[in-house]
Amino acid sequence: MKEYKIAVVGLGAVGREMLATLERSTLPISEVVPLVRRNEGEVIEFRGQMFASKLIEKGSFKDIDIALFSAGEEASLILAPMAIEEGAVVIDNSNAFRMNADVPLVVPEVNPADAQRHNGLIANPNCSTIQMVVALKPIHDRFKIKRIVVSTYQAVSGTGYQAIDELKQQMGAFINEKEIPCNVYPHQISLNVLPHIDKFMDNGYTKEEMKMFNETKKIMGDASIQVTATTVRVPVIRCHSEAVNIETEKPMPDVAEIKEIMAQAPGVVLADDVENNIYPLALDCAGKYEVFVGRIRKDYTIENGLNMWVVSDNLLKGAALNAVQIAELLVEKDWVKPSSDKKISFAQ
Ligand code: L14
Repeated sequence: MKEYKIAVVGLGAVGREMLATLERSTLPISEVVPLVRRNEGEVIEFRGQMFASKLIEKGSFKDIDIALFSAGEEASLILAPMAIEEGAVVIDNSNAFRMNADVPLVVPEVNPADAQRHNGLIANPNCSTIQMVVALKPIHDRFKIKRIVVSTYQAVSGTGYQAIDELKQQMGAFINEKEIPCNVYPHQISLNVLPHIDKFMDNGYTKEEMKMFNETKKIMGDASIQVTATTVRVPVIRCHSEAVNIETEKPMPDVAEIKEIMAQAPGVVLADDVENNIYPLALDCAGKYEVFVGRIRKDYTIENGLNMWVVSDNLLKGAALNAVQIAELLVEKDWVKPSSDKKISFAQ
């Protein structure tokens, strides 16, 4: 059986989850190559073997089959074209190429077939979008979603280790009645709620909100789905939670049937038993692979409306796990090689 040489570019919070997820996967891997832009030489243990991280240079991707990128948008913009040129297939976790028409944007439970026609690069969607479309795809297939209104409650780990540290330090400073350090976000995040993720755009939305609008249409393969989002940072370390309201074209069945559909949906766990205080919670979903759905109830203010609460680990299904699942899909279907020799237009 062919074994794959896999590079992991970037050793931040997501990069390390990529290594851990690869280690647990059944992918036939001959070697992992941790690649970094600084601080080389860190030794990583992987399936009982030791691999030292190396600085990225010309030729780094020459004999790499698949490169998982999570070193930030700027690194992806510079290095992904080079990796493709050198023959690697890139799965990129940044926002750099998600809306590029030559780049598939893939969630394996939702649009696996899109991964086939890649040109050396597949984009991993935004964390908040991934968990939402995993939960909504089976509903869209049956009842056609017209509109989504979503509010997110996002963990700090999406920003990286500095943000996790800052939250912890702020909690300690508060308890010890010390001055609260505030460097990562424009405001204190502990004991607070910030309606601000990524940059503000001219239209008054944040980039994170516009990602949910644009990426949902592309992944679902349906430009008619309307999405309006408010993305919010909360003092949680791991797992994004989302209050999702949908309106469908076809009549909505009763809640029991929706629960049944959710219970059967790939990658979804139904956690909905309010009599016993059971609903998805960030603390319970940390470290888990699935998307958890609960609080399912009709929206009685419109004809075909539904509300639900969706939680998933932003570093796993929202990032590292989804990227590894894309790699597994390529290997399983024999789609690792680009489907054509079309060159990606990076100027888009
Ligand atoms: O588009 O939580 O991948 O600050 C990068 C920043 C996801 C959210 C992306 C954060 C985002 C992340």
